[in-house]
Amino acid sequence: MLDLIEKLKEKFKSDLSQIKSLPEVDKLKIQYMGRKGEVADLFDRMKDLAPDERPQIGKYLNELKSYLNTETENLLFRLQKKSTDSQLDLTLPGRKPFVGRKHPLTKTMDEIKSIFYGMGFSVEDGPEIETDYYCFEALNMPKNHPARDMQDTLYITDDIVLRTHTSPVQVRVMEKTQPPVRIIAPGRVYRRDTPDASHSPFFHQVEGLVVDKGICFGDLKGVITAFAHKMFGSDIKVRFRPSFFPFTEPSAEYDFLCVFCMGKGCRVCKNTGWVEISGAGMVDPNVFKYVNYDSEKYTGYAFGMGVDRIAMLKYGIYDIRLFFENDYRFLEQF
Ligand code: 2NL
Repeated sequence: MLDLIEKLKEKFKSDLSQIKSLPEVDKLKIQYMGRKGEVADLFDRMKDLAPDERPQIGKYLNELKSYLNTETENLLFRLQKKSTDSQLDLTLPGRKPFVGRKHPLTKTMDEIKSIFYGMGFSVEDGPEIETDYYCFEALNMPKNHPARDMQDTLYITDDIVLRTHTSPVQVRVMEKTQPPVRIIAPGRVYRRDTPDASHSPFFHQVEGLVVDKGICFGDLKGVITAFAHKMFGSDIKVRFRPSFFPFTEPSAEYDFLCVFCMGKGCRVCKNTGWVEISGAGMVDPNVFKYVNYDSEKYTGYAFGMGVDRIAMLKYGIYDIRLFFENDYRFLEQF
């Protein structure tokens, strides 16, 4: 019996080496491994063996079976590969490689930065996890000020917060450099909020700060207006309304003429003709005290702007959450 197994194996090897095509493999499989094939035939002869020989022979037969299986599968694979290789059409045009693109917020951020860069501002960066001191205290918001309410600040500890604005970057810059200062601080900020079409617990801001001798509110209005014209077109008017912030005095909120209806009134501007962008004002002398600037010698202005809001206006997006869902069908439109 062992002899028969060995002979079958040798015969199989030599048959296999003659094979050149896929249909021949099928024939070989049937011949050896089929229900009535040569291996099945050997298994049939097991019944003629003495009972104590059967386990050992059975084991050899199973080994033979799996050897034949692997060898035919390997050959099948080699032949299939050869046939696809020979079908390669080298004259076909190449596949277009996948090309990524910038996120609409990054594009908007880049554009804002380049407009301010063109007006002589430099770009500053800072941590998103801040101390209470840089986020509130140094901006004239003492411990029990309503602006640092647990309602809108995400606290890590009593003393460490996720920054609610990028102003701390500017405080850090003022701490280490003397005026003149002319910077913008772009970046992500965090506030406790339930997401909806116009709210997200994280969003993006660019804050600007200019400190020098003789800086006045007119300079602020000029820079914001120049920005509006460069970003949305020279027919976009800007208006300032009196407001209050703890870190500026006087303070204002500023609006751009609605880019969708040009002031006629529509859904986007809630029929007012204007879209609120953010706040601005002259830096409060108390803030200068914290960074050791002489407020008798220097004055400055500061402003904020919501990047997400500007991107929504620029690209006609009605839901802020779309920016953060990373749905490729949304992102590939920009
Ligand atoms: C807003 C709009 C604003 C500032 C940010 C600022 C920064 C320093 C000093 C003074 Cl370091 N001001 N930034 C000023 C006015 C408005 O952001 O609506 N904030 C609550």
